[in-house]
Amino acid sequence: MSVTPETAVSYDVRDEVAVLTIDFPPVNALGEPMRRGLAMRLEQAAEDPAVKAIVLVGANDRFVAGADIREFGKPKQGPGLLELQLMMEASEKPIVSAVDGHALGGGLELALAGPFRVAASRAKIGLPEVNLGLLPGGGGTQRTTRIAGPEVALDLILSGKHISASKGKELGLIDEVTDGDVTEAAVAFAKKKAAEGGPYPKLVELTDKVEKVDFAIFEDVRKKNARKWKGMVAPFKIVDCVEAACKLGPRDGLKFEQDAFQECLEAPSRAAQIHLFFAERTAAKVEGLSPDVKLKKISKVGVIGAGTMGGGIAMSCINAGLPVTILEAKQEALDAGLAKVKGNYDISIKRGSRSQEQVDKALALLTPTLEYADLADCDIVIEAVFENMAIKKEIFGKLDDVMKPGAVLASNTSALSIDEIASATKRPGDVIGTHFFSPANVMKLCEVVRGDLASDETIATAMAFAKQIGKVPVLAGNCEGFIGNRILRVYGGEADILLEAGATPWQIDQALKDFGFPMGVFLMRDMAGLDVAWRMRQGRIEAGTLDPDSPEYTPLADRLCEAGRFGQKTGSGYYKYEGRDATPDPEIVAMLEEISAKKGITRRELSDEEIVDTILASMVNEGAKIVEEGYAQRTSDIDVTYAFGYGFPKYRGGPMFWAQQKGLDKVLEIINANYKRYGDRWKPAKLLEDRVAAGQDWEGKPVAG
Ligand code: T1G
Repeated sequence: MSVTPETAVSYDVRDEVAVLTIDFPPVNALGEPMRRGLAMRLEQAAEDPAVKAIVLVGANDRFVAGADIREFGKPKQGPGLLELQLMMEASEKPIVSAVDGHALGGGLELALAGPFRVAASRAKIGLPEVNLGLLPGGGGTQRTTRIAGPEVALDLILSGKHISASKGKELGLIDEVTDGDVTEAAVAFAKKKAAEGGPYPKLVELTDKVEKVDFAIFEDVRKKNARKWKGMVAPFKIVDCVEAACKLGPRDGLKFEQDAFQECLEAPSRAAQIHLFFAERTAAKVEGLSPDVKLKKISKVGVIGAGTMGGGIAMSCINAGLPVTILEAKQEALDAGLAKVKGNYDISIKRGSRSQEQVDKALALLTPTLEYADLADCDIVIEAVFENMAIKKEIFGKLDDVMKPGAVLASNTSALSIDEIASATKRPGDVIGTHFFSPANVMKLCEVVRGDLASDETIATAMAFAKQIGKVPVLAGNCEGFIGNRILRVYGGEADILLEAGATPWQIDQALKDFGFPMGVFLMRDMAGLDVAWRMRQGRIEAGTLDPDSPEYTPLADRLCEAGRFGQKTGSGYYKYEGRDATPDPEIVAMLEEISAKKGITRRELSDEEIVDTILASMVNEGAKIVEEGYAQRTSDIDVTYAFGYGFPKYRGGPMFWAQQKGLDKVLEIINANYKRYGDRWKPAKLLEDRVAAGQDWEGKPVAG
């Protein structure tokens, strides 16, 4: 049934109070029918002589989730948020917003345009526009600053965080918090305000928090975040708007904000971050599962291995309120693992990101054990031990004996075959990969790796479990390296080839950092340690699966390891180190000159553009191959994987989005030029060739213009 303004906002008068109920699924966003409905009902209430006050309520226990993100980039229809807010400010009858569930972005801004807000204690509020490459364009930067002061406004808007109703009350954003029915509480509050009589406060005209402001705070926050915000638009504009609220009058401040909002709307980062917003949600959907698939309920988790990964995974689970039994082979390893977890929590308390009470509550859910039998009643168990197939198969054999029927048996392996691990059990349908990223209590990505025999229930349950513990799940097939590491190996290899062509590690790293990566590929390798990959290469050479004489084999990393240069931990690798400070090392250039000469390569100057285009094109080509081979469901899943697990700058939307913005035809040109220069490994993905030939984007829609 299509939504009309009348159904999007219903009208009901209770005890001389008009209750306007917003019902615009799925999250009561400020879509056009809802905006039209709200304007109509506000007028109706203003004219209704039986009405002394007005309450705004969101249906389904949720207030308003903000602007309808699907409308961005399309022509605006119907009254805008600003018009609604002017109507609310002009109302002679007091307006109270009854906030339940969430009031986010434009939803909170709508509520702030009325004089009062009553919130359910479970409600969350926030201004998360920065996550979309935007800023609160409905007066949020102005009203929040004038209500709570510039420091609070900067913290709330730059972080995009959701805060509790009680925190909102403390900051002056909420007037009353109730544990009872929020509509009833709001109606009572509205009646009281009507009885007291107006005029009612216009929050955008408050002044006491913007009078004695130390304007140095704005320059400080710009300087402190300059590196992190490089290439972005919204964060800088947010600071400008909060500063404007302390300098300009209310209406000029709103105008300043509108202009800044428009600039954010037009910036490429808005399209990129909104792409990721929807891509993240789409990634959680599994195509082709049987329609009647039943999720298994996860209420108890087992973790095997209390090392960095096991401890981090356990933290994610207990932070989500799930009891965890964590197992190690030896007491000292268990003790060390628990100490590391406690240490991580101590840091979060010091940083203020968690309270002692929250930490105590989480730790109370963590039960250490040395006995497999203690895992028997867990609904899922996640193995996070050393990357050795024999050890994993032994563990899964034990789990097969111990775990209750139907329990999900997951491995955190980053590269080993899930099918082979599953073969160690008599229940391969229950086996799945859940590849977390270090530090697992921080990184959002979880690659859910489906083996050939994984059941639909197991796949769906693992995807839902990842979301339940606050992760971003992406379904991956069981190819080598799954999605992320398979692409990492490809673009890392191309970076090595660029070294032999004439670039240096620091030039490549800087070019990638200038593009927006937090760190370049060579510095990342030095931090991880070069010896692990070296041993794996040796193993593959011994096994005959890697030919050190092939033209693609780049010996530099071996040379470094043979010289004991394992990276930061040994004081040198691709760089020289003073502690953590990395500096370019002329010795590396000498080694490269010798390697290039031996291969008959004449070293040449490479531009940063060529470096970035080559590396990204190799990512895109591999990503397209992963999709067409069926190891990822869709190209946007490649973007989610890279943005949430591999540091790809979110304001660029991910490698596939970058290619689409640059033009798939242009990226195919780069790939074809490298195909000619380097041969087969650069063979263009058929999916890319087909899209370009058809003049379509990745989703098969015609490319505009
Ligand atoms: N617009 C359109 N669709 C939205 C939406 C939105 N704001 N928020 C969610 N959806 C869709 C989502 O795509 C999914 O669709 C379904 O709703 C459930 O979402 C002027 C400019 C509200 C906390 O950034 O944070 O206001 O996949 O899976 O886990 O200053 O959604 O079912 O088809 O996330 O219960 C600012 C974004 C906008 C809030 C609910 N607001 N949304 O979480 O459900 S910009 C936001 C969320 C703005 C103003 C500015 C979450 C949620 P589908 P979900 P959830």
